[in-house]
Amino acid sequence: MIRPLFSASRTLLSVLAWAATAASAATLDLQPGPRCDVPALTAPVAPAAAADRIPDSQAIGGSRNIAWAWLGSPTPRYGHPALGSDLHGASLHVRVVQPDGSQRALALELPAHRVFEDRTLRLVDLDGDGRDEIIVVESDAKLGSSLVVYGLRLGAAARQPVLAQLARGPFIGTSQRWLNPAAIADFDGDGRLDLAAVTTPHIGGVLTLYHYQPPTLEPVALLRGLSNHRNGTVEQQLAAIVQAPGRRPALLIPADGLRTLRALRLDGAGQWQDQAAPLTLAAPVQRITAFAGGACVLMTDGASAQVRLRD
Ligand SMILES: [Ca+2]
Ligand SMILES: [Ca+2]
Repeated sequence: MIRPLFSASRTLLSVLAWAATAASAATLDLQPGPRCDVPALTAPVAPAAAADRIPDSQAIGGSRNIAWAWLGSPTPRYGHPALGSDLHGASLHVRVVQPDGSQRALALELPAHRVFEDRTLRLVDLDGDGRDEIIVVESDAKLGSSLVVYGLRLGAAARQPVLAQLARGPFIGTSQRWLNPAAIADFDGDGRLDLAAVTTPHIGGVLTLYHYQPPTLEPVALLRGLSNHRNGTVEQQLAAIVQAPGRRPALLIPADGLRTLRALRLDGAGQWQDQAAPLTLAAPVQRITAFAGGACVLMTDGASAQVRLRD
């Protein structure tokens, strides 16, 4: 039996809470154009070995202890083309910065029943220790996707660093069910970074906030009806954080169908709440890129708009 995430009464309470919030004069403003800047997929100084990364993916450059990271060993063993291809990564590769400034190559191979179902890696120092963690989506042949954090640990052999799993969120529980990371920020204001992702963004997405609590990623807030991906496309960035001075980060993210934008914050009770009336667009979202004070929204008809949360 599947337990509903929200009861009817709780949904009603959420609607009433949004109505109360919407009356607080916060608005989502849309200004047409100019076109959103799309950064280059790969910086020119990526190591030559990164050329072997999986198709349509990026090598990510870091500024702390990890100089570069990418996904390799493309494999068709998990036939789920949510990202436009059945080829997924079977290995994770990093170049670690050593004390003398040189770089050391490390790799981690997944077992045969797992793949990295992702086209980008996210390098973030989640725990503030000055070393980056790697956030990635991993999929299991029977259990579907889960959000995972990898990082460096000192291995037994000569105390050299090795790549290791640091934390994992729950698997969705069914094969061919995917999730897409949305943003990383301190959404609840406790001083520690949190991770936001949308579970099953094509079939009724659930925005989930995770606390980083090694060895787990603990889901702490859920909201149905969101999406941050068009099925069968490689673009994964369909959400952005919009900041306002003195306020918690707000997440700008499409509703199911990708034609409506919502601005959500964690409230004092730790639940996602709309901050303004949802904004309807002329065409579905293709990509959302954050900039200072707002976000640029590229739509599938080629038009762009700048969106700001006024509160
Ligand atoms: Ca860290
Ligand atoms: Ca937090």
